[in-house]
Amino acid sequence: MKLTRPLGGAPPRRKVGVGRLLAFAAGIALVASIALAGEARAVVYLGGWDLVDSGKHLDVDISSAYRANVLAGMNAWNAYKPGVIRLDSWTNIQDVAVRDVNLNTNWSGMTYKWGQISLNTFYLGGWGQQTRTNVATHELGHALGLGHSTVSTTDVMFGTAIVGGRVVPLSANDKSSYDAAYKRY
Ligand SMILES: [Ca+2]
Ligand SMILES: [Zn+2]
Repeated sequence: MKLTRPLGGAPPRRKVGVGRLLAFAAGIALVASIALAGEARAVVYLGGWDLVDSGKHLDVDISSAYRANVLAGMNAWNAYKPGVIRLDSWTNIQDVAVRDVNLNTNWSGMTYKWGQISLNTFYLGGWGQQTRTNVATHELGHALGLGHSTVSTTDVMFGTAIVGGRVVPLSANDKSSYDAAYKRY
């Protein structure tokens, strides 16, 4: 997730994050439009890879100061597809590790295809709980195989963090993208 302008802060920086570069390098970032029966069209954005295991689970190991925010993000996706994202355990073998980093760089969160979500304390440390949850939810979306939305700032998967005071719910576009990703697991 890239940065946006915190209220009264510096202008946003535009450099593309590593997660997006990986998807681009793989040449399989997909953006498609699908029709929902009798409803408005939703936009699907897939990242080209995911961290979901062969049993269709994403088992998460959290060692982070933002554990509560990661749990909130897990709940947001699981409210739409129950039981997919789980905490790792003895029997739920880890698929992604959530770890904190403190980097003066241009991203607040990053998901790596080798199995890590990095949350950047450099920014999250100064942000409110809602924004932290938005970042965690967004990064879990990448782990689920979703790419960046370019269509709406109200999508969780919009590429730039929404900073400032509200938890962004899953949009119709986020849900359709998850549906499409799920079919590929
Ligand atoms: Ca697993
Ligand atoms: Zn992102």
